[in-house]
Amino acid sequence: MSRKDVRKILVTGATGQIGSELTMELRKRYGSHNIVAAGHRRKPSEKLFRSGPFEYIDATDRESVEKTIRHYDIDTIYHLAAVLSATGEEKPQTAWNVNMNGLYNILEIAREHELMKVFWPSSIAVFGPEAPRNNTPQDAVLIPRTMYGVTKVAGELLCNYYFLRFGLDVRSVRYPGIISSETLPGGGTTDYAVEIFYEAIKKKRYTCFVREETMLPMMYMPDCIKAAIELMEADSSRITCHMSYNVTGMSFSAGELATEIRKYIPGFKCEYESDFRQKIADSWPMSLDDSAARMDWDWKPRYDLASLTKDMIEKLTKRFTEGNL
Ligand code: AKB
Repeated sequence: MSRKDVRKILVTGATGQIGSELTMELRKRYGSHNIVAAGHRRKPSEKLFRSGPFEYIDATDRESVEKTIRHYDIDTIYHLAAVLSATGEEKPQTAWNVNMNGLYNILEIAREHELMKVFWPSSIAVFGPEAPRNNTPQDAVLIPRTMYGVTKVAGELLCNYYFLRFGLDVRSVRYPGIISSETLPGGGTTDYAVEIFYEAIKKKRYTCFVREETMLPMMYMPDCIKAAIELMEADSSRITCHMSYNVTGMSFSAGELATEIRKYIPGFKCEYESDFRQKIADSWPMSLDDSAARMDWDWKPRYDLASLTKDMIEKLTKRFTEGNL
């Protein structure tokens, strides 16, 4: 095997919703000792901690990232550490610092150390009310209303700049809301679509913080991980978008999700009391056009609302019965 075949990957934000599951999948694929998980504030789960190397790193502290890159001879970074949309509206200065300075450090380190590739997730939050809300195209106008969205647009431009100016291989997707059963998300607008499952199983009731008719694009975690890995493994000749690819799994309203859950938990009661996150949700697309990703690197999601709900209910019910929820 040549040096190029042996990936040494750093995952920042590895204790987060996406990071915790992506790290485990990368370890399965490329060997545990080749994947360095990095977290900052959240403690890693026992499972994550025991499965391979773990470092506490703050991406805004360039030296600590660089030390890890050198120590493990890292050639690829999945940079997931970020402040999400709802927290970003409560703490816009922190969101700018973590999201922008963190990404800038990662790109600079990747350039200086001549790393092979960087993956960085963007979001549907790049769009604002000026973009068409149905089947939002890849190249729609980007005028977000949240600080999170502002950092994602600026981040996309920065990634594109590093590709054009320095030839750095940075790849990105615009994730919709991600639904998962391992690690709870934190501080996002789409968090209701995860919380609803936990509360339905634990208490048979949930108070949703967006209105019943609120429709957003969503994706189940296995597809989220598949998108990141497939994009990173695609031949570079196929990548035509160096900002960020639209990707989506499905779209449904909060009410439709509650109805689907009720098929498994008949007595489930969902109430709706919208808060400041409603305005954020209303500024985002209801569905996405991801045909560019489908064409360029054969993107195709596996899960729809019915199969996602079945799998979530099975997994969380098992954990609940075992006393682990
Ligand atoms: C959030 O709600 O902030 C995130 C996102 C859509 O990027 N889940």
